[in-house]
Amino acid sequence: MKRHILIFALTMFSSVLNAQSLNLIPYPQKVTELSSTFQVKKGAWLYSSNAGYKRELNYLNSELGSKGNNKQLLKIIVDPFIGKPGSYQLNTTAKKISITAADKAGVFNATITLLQLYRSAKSNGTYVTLPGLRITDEPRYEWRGFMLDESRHFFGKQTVKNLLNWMAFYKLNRFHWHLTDAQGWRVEIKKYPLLTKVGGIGNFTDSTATAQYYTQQDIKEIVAYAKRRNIEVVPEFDMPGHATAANKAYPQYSGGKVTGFDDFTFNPGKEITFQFVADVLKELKPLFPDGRIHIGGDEVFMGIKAWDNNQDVKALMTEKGFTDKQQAEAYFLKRVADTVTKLGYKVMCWDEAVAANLPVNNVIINWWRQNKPEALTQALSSGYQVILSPRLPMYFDFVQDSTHVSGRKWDGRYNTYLDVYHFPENSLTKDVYENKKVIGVQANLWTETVVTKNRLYYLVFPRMAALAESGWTIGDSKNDVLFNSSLKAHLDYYKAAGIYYYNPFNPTENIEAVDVKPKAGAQD
Ligand code: TNX
Repeated sequence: MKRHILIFALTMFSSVLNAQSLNLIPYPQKVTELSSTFQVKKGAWLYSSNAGYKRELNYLNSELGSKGNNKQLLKIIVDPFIGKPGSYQLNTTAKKISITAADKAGVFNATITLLQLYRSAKSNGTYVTLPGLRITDEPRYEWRGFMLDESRHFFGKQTVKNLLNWMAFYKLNRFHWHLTDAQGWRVEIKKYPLLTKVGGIGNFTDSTATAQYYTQQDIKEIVAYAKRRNIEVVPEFDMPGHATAANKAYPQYSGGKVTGFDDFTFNPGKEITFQFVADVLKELKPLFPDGRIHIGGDEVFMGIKAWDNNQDVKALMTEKGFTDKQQAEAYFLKRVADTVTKLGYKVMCWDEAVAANLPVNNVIINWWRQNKPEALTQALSSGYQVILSPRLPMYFDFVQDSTHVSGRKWDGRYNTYLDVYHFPENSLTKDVYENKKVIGVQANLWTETVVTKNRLYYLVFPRMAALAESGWTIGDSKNDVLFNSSLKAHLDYYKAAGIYYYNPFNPTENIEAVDVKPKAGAQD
């Protein structure tokens, strides 16, 4: 009896040990190790006899640095019956590598697993020896997202592309791009050139900085770049609040002034505002062909007092019989959601919009206010699709270590990489995170305190690796020992790539990158 237990324990132990050396993040749902190995000639071009997967294989080969002098065959079969979208099986046996996937996303995910195996495999200079494996894998959530705020500070094409590369490496598939806010308008709109010429001037730390923004050509380039990496790009045009930069360019659409928040809102009482918004949305549509536009809807309360003195809003309220300003806010959001819907696109918005009673079928809600669980409950009970991105633990502008001084905290709480790794099981109940309407998770990087690339990377890495597991791996399969061991190998990848990361195992390796000194006494 005792012996049996011992053997069982040893087997478990050795399989964890082997799993550790695979260094896969996110870790696949099921891995069976074989005694055989598969040899890949270094630099060999991996190809398939099926021409339908060129995009996926080109990406794999470019990441492997393949030259194309030698060729090695990959067997790829796509079979929609093997599982949900994005799922795949990858076998590396002695004689061949084969991929069976539910769809193209599944083929892409399989190639990423292969890429990670290759990166951590042993090599003798001529051959890389891949371990023999049978992997059966599928994503936990369809939406595995990352948001970057480029209004508060602008980082530019190269940094965005780099983030997209790492997202792809972690099987993250949605890039939410916060392109408009109070501190800067960052996307060229041909019909309204002042949006970028004037609205693009300044940022959170320097209101006079030269205008920075993406031309429509830049946007197309980045969207195509993301597509090759299986990433959908969702632009955010934040309204009716956070609109200061647009109003600086076109004051005729402003909802008015109030101390501290001058021109923070659009004017819901003027028809020309809706025409302007519709024109902008119409130009955004072809730039972002994936079919979703985020219309913001957050924190309108911060500047809504201006509407008390606004004749147009007053007239609107009388005409519609509104008794409080929130009704005018809801009216604005409904009209804009309707415009997006008529363009044939899905509408996304922050969770405040749940109160606006937008049509359930075409709207996806980002739940961000962890201190308002009722907004999440209400979104789900109303039947909205929901993405979980609560400040705790999904805001990457929060600090990740008790000793860090720059970045947000919430009642003293902050977001360690393990908090991100264990989300959502550590924060929500099963009936919520297994609810079919919960389509995924997302981390958001707001950039009020982020000016330099080093700080950006310091906040993102290694939490992006943890985010990958949050979106992909079911709670029961999570294992800190396994994850930490793989993460150590990934820190070496960051180092080799010149990424300035936070090392949770050796916090003094890279000191905290601080761009904006916190105000004395400020915690939040
Ligand atoms: C809240 S999250 C905001 C952002 C800030 C962020 C800072 C959300 C929808 N609105 O405008 O940048 O907090 O953490």
